[in-house]
Amino acid sequence: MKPNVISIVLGGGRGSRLFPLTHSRSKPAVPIAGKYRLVDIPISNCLNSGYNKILVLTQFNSASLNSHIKNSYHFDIFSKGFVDILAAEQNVDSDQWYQGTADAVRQSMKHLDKYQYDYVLILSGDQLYQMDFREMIECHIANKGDVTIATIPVNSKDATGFGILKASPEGEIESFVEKPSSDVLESWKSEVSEKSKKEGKEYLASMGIYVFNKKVLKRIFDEDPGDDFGKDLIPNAIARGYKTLSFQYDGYWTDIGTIESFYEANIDLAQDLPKFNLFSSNPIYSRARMLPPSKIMGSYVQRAVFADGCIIMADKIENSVIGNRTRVDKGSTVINSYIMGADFYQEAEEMVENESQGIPNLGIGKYCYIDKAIIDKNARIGNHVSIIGGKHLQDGDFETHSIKDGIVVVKKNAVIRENTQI
Ligand code: ADQ
Ligand code: ADP
Repeated sequence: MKPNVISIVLGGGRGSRLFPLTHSRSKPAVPIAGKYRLVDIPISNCLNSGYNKILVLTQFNSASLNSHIKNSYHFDIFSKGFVDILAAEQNVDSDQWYQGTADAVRQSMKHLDKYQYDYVLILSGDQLYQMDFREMIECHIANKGDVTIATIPVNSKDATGFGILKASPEGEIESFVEKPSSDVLESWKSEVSEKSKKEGKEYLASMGIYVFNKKVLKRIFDEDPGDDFGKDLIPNAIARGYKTLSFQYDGYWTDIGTIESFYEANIDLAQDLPKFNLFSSNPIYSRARMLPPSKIMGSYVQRAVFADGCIIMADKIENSVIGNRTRVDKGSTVINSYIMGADFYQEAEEMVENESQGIPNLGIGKYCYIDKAIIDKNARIGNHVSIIGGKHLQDGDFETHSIKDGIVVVKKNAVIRENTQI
């Protein structure tokens, strides 16, 4: 019998690490790879695994997330599938936002009661990976786990940013520490495969992906008032003797919760052999848009990914991801950048009118130079603008853009006047 699974996507706390991309939208709605949203990744993994009851927990219910989910995920009435958003809400018991990952799920439990399920699959909303969750659930059931955590070997540099655990040869987790400091790290080394050892990945990290038996999850919530899975509920459950299993994953998986990791993951998609395979028989689902094909005129293009409906007249596009409806005008260069594109097209007359009044049009104007930037949607970059990111720039937040780790992030709807240099 097919196990009855309900999936919960943790759609994000305040999203401050992805600011300014999360300034006017909730984290799950942040555009990735030119035509998807962050939330499409965990949802597609669920659907490709055959699990179609999905709840997305988010701190605020932005219009763009709502319309994306409503317009993207349709199920026929016999499949009993759904993708629903649960936003943090004030109620008689609480007037606060979700206090952490476990608190978000705890506050949502009352909404789950109307569904039939035996297992809860809890997923992070800011990770890029392709995983068949059926194997994880099968392992959980076959080994009679109370809780199963997906795990992956990592190196010592990354280990301090994750939950690190030790498991028995049978895969039972014996101890767990959330984000250990580097001075205690050495004692958390695990036996890993020869391949992982060679790569210097000797620590077993939690991927923040959990399977709980329904009854166990309810019991743990009754026993443990903690707000976080990693800090509180998981280590406490292990200490209390709940059978907690490690399901080791060996594919590509990366956290995309910071501007730097988000940037790197997007740019990697333009490489010869990207770590994340967009060209897979397991599709990434998203909104089907009726956009024309992209048109490129006279540009030198090398290692670039173009979404739909773009009009490119640039001199050069290299090592970049170019999102829906992007326009890059004559003489411009875009390198090492992620351009998210636009939500709409401008009429030709409007563009001529703007030009005569010195108002930049949507997209990137003439003779611009853009290097190491993320340009959010609907930005208007005037002619002769130069944006050159890199380690020489200090972090900061300005009216039209922010700088984080040397990456210039131009804000959604920003207008950057002619001749500006960043
Ligand atoms: P972190 O990623 O640091 O560690 P956290 O920031 O709490 O954990 O986020 C986990 C997921 O939940 C993210 O998708 C986040 O956006 C979302 N989230 C956070 N707070 C939320 C809230 N209040 N409401 C809704 N969603 C929220 C976790 C584990 C580690 C593990 C890493 C793997 O704690 O043990 O190693 O994930 O990435
Ligand atoms: P996406 O392609 O990113 O899914 P949509 O097609 O959903 O974007 O459009 C995003 C938003 O842009 C919608 O809310 C839509 O109403 C808005 N939009 C569309 N056309 C215009 C316009 N001409 N001016 C301003 N906003 C617009």
